[in-house]
Amino acid sequence: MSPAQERISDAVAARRAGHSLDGPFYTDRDFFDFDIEAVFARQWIFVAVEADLPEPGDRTTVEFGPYSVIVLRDDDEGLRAFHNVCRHRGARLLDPGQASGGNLVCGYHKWTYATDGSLLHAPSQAADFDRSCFVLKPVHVRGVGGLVFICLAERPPADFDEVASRIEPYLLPHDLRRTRVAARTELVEDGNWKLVMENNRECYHCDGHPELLRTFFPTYGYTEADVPARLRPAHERYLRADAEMRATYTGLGLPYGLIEELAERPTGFRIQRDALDLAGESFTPDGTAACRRRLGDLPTPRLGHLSLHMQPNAWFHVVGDHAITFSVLPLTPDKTLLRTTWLVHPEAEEGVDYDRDTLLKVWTATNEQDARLVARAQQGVGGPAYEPGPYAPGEYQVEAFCAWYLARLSEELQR
Ligand code: 3BY
Ligand code: FES
Ligand code: FE
Repeated sequence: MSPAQERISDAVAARRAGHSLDGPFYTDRDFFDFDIEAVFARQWIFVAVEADLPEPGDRTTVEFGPYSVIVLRDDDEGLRAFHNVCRHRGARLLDPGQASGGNLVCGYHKWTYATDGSLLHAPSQAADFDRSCFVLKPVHVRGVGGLVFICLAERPPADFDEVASRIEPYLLPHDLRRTRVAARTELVEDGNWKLVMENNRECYHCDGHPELLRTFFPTYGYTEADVPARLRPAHERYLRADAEMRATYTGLGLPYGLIEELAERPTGFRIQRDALDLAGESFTPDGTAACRRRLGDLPTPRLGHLSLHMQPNAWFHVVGDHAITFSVLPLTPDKTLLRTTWLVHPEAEEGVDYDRDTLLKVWTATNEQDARLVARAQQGVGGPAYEPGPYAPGEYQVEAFCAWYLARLSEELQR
C-alpha cells in the first residue's frame, strides 16, 4: 500500500459506526482521489436522462474528478459512452455540455470518429496506419426507465441488472423516456460530495425547507414510535393520506412498497411511492399539479411521489406531472456539482401548460437551502475542533450511506 492508502486504511478502521466521518474524508486530497477511484470509477453512477439525447447524434458530457465522459445517442438510436479523450494526442474531443451532430471531430488534428467510437479518418497518416487500433475508449452505459447510468470499470458491479429490474416496474408507468427537459440547474456546492449525499439522506434538518415542507411530510426517516410530538399533527395527516394512496396505487396497479437495500449491495438503493401533503399531487405551494399534462397515461393527478435514492450519487422524485432528477458530481475535495433536471410531458408547453417558476420553485429553493447547510458543514469539519458526532435515529440513511461508502473503500484497498 502507498502511504496515502495506509492513512485511508487506518481512517476506515478507526471509524466509529453511527458517527459522522473523520475530517480528512471531507477535506484531504488523497482521500478525494481515492474516492474517485474506489467509487466513481468503479460503481454505476447516474449522469443523464434519455430526454437529454432524444435523437441520433445528440451528445452530452459529464465531468467528475479527473474524468470527462461523452454520453451519446448513436446512429442506431442506442446509448453509447466514451472517454472524452482523443486517441491521437489526448485532446478533449467535446466541450462540456450538450450538443448534437454527426461524427465526432477532434479540434486539434481533425481525427474523426463515428458515433460508435470507431476512428473513420486520421488525416495524412502513413500507408500502414491501422485505424482500428484507435477506437474511442468505451464506457459502460445503461438506460433504466429513462435514467442514464455509466460505469467506468472494466467489470461493472454485477448486481446492477437485478436492481434495474426491481426499480423499472416503479418507473415505467411514468414513461420518463418520453419526456422533455423543461429545465436544468447546475449548482456548485462548497462541500465534499459526501456531505451533499449525507444531507440528502435525512430530514432531521427539514425545518430549513419551508417550501418543501408544505407538501413533503417531515416525518420522513422516522419510525412510528420516534415521531417527535411537534410532528404528530403532520403524521396524522400522513397516515390518512397514506391509506388513501395505497388504495389508489392498488387500483392503478402501481407498485408502491418500500424496498430499502442502501448498504447491503454495490448498487445500493431505496425506492418507495409515498403520499404528499395538501392536494397530494405535486411539489407546489398548495400541492396541486404544476403542469397540466401528466407523465405517462396515468388517469389521476393525486399520486403522491415516487422517490428513488441510489448510491453513490443520485436521487429522484416523480410526481404525476413532472419528475426531478439529481446527480452529484465531485469536482474537488470541497466542491461538488449538483445537476438537477426537471422533466415534463413531451408536449407540455411552457407558459401554456405550466409556469416555469412554479415548476422550479420548490426544489430550487430546497437545493439552495441544502447548499448553504453543506457549506456550513464543510467549514466545520475542515477545522481542528471537529470530532465525529452521533447520528440520530432519523439519520439512519446517512449511516447506511457511510457504511456503503466505507465498504467500497475497503474493497478497493484489498484489490
Ligand atoms: O430528497 C430527499 O428525499 C431528501 C429527504 C428529505 C428531503 N430531502 C431533500
Ligand atoms: Fe485529437 Fe490530435 S489530439 S487529432
Ligand atoms: Fe435538505
